[in-house]
Amino acid sequence: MNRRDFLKKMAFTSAAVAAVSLFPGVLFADEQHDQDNELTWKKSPCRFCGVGCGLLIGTLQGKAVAVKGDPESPVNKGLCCVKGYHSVQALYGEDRLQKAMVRKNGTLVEVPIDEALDLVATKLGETIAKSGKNSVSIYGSGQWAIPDGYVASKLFKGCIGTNNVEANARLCMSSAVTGFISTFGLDEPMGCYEDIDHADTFVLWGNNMAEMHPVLFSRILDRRQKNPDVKIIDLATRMTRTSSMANHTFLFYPNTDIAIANAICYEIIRTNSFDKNFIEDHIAFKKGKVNIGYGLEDHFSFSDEAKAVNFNDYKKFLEDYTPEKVEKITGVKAADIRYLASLYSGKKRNVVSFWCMGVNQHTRGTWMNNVIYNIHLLVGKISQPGNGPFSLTGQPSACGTVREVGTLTHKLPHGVVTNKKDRKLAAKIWQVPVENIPDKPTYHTVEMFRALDRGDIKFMWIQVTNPMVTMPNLKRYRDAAKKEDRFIVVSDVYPTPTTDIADVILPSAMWIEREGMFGNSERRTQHWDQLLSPPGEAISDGWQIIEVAQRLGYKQQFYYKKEKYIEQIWKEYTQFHDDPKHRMASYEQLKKFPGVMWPYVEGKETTWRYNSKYDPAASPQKKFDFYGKPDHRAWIWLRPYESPPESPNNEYPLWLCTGRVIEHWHSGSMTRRIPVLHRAVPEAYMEMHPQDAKSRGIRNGETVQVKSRRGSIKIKVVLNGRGAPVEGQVFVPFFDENLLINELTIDAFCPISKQPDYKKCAVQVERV
Ligand SMILES: Nc1nc2c(c(=O)[nH]1)N[C@H]1C(S)=C(S)[C@@H](COP(=O)(O)OP(=O)(O)OC[C@H]3O[C@@H](n4cnc5c(=O)[nH]c(N)nc54)[C@H](O)[C@@H]3O)O[C@H]1N2
Ligand SMILES: Nc1nc2c(c(=O)[nH]1)N[C@H]1C(S)=C(S)[C@@H](COP(=O)(O)OP(=O)(O)OC[C@H]3O[C@@H](n4cnc5c(=O)[nH]c(N)nc54)[C@H](O)[C@@H]3O)O[C@H]1N2
Ligand code: SF4
Ligand SMILES: [Mo]
Repeated sequence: MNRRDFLKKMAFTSAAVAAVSLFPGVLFADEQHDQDNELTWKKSPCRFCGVGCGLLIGTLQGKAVAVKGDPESPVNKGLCCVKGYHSVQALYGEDRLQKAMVRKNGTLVEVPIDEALDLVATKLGETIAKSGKNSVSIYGSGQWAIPDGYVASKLFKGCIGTNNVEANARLCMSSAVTGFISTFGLDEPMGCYEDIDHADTFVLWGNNMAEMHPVLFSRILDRRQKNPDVKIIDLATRMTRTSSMANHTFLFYPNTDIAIANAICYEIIRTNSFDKNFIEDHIAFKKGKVNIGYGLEDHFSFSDEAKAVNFNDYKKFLEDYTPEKVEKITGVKAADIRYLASLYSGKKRNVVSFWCMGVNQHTRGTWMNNVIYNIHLLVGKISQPGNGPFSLTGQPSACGTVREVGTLTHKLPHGVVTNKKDRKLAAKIWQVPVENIPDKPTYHTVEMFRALDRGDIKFMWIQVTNPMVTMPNLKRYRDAAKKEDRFIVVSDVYPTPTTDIADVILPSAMWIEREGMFGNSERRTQHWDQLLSPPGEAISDGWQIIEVAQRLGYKQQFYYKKEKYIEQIWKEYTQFHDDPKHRMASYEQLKKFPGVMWPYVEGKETTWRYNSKYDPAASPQKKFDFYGKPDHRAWIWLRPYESPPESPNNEYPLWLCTGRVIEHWHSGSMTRRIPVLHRAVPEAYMEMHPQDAKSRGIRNGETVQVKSRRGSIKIKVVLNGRGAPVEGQVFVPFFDENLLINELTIDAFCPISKQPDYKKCAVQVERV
């Protein structure tokens, strides 16, 4: 039976079971054993989302059999969502990869893992010798444990000497990164989850928190239950489970959110409800380039600028965004925009804004981040309990590994490659000559795959990510990876469309089968011990890299011992953070606590940054100190609304939005092997508005053809499903490797962050 049939069989052998979102404090398996006290319970952060719930995992005879929320975790206080409860079953899919495989005469055959690692090292060495350092690359993940991302960066940037290091977080939070940098000068979230316990208003900018950050959302609901005046505002392009729990949902036309944010700022200024003193003391106004394009062409390059302007210039700029004008652009009523402005500026209201992919996956993603900051900065509601903009990360270690270790082409651990001081420090800690580390970034993710297409990149090592499901405009990049003379190494735990195109497959030890650390959305680092033995010859991603580095001769730099490499790496890595702005907990502290938020200074976690009451790095002379920028100010940016690269027309009359459902994790490789989750949502489908279906003669459950300029698939239509798109829009989740919606999505991106826009392109839908 091939994988496709296997997944289908799994889905249909039993009746569909609806997965429930929250079971407070229940464990999923084997209560009997728990009562008998036979289980050993150990802590670990959840394998799945960026909330980073603390779990207790019950093991019995070498197998993980039970899960419950850790009551001592300040993140979830004993709660857990359906993915967390069933998470350990992701370890036990029937087709877990246990042996390395190598492609011989076109077919993948099993080989001993040492032979596969030898081949990876030989190919890497040969490719560098033949085509140069910049012809080899590593593409990793926000699901990399921190030490794994660290050794990847050390091998490629430090030893080999190429900045060809990227991670799937480019597709996920790079607009948040560039948003933070342009407004605050530092890529770091300022608030923490405790904000929820002090806020009165929650504004969600197009994120579906009820399904994607469920435990955090339950904390919001809990806050509202105890304080009936608390308001949850859902700004979105479609109705979701989040909408059904919100006080108000305001639906806007795709891509027009910048206009809404600007209108809120216009209204705050018109009603004189901005914080004059805060602005005088802490804000600078800046104007950047406009009409910046969409990155669709090859060899794309772009540089922004920051022209100093003043408050009056800003006021004038906002005149294009009166609520009446913006109603026409966005579809949100002028009165509703005024209401939103009044919530943000209300003297007695604490406001937290949350966002995730609606804002970041946007061809103006950086600007969208900027304009949400603008609102909070205008009213001075930032960096204090219950007041703040909160950029959510999606993956369990997007913040920990990608942001903090810096596994993107332009980054170093807490530094950037373009800064000489940062390169010097890295070279010293890594024991390599400083000249080894190139001072210019090379390829961001989309460009890296375009370079693979062109042949500029010939070797790519892919770890903990499944790009042959999750890249936009997929066919183009799959064809690139399949080209002759390209060598692709894939480390994974299951067979996937990405292992299908591999020349070498390395089986990985997953999550609690090895020791590791993740860092969640609120700067909390969480450690877990190895609780189980990995299957077959599987080894951790980090140790795979170390083995290859040692084979390449970097024995001095990769001195680690197998029994304690995680501890050795942590001790080395924390040397990068040795100042009050970034100090991290020690290995021993991490082992002891259910997570520690950095900066961790003199035994204290930092809860609110830039606020001198809480942040040891802020100057005690002032209440706030935005020390990331040389002028110690946060920058309000003049960012206009600009149209998207592709909009519906006569031929392609509908907007396509893509995203997720609570039961599945991204490409589904793990959650489709958890029976209860797979059965709940066995295959992808397309949500459509009943009127759009009617006008095309399409009935509920019927299969249709959906087509964009880049590709087409046949898929079942669901009317009145859990998410309800408005007329003129359809939605498809991307978890199903048999229904690859990314064949249709567009590879346009934000020219500043290079993050693609998976949330909108134009499609046509026809009966088949
Ligand atoms: N169950 C589950 N949870 C997950 C994940 C998972 O795969 N499964 N993945 C995790 C990861 S890595 C991530 S990144 C997050 C994603 O979390 P979310 O961003 O919350 O989820 P998505 O489904 O990607 O986003 C869908 C939403 O985008 C909004 N949107 C569409 N167009 C626009 C627009 O033009 N502007 C704005 N502002 N919004 C728009 C729509 O309102 C839509 O509901 O989830 C994390 N949590
Ligand atoms: N259409 C569309 N596409 C999207 C998005 C969207 O909203 N719409 N969102 C984008 C975003 S925000 C994200 S974050 C990406 C996510 O995209 P991916 O990272 O490509 O998706 P995952 O399914 O999380 O892939 C993780 C892979 O790692 C494997 N794995 C699990 N544990 C381990 C381990 O310990 N070691 C190794 N080596 N492998 C392991 C899993 O089996 C899986 O194949 O998708 C992006 N693509
Ligand atoms: S909310 Fe996220 S971290 Fe928490 S249990 Fe669910 S998937 Fe895991
Ligand atoms: Mo993501």
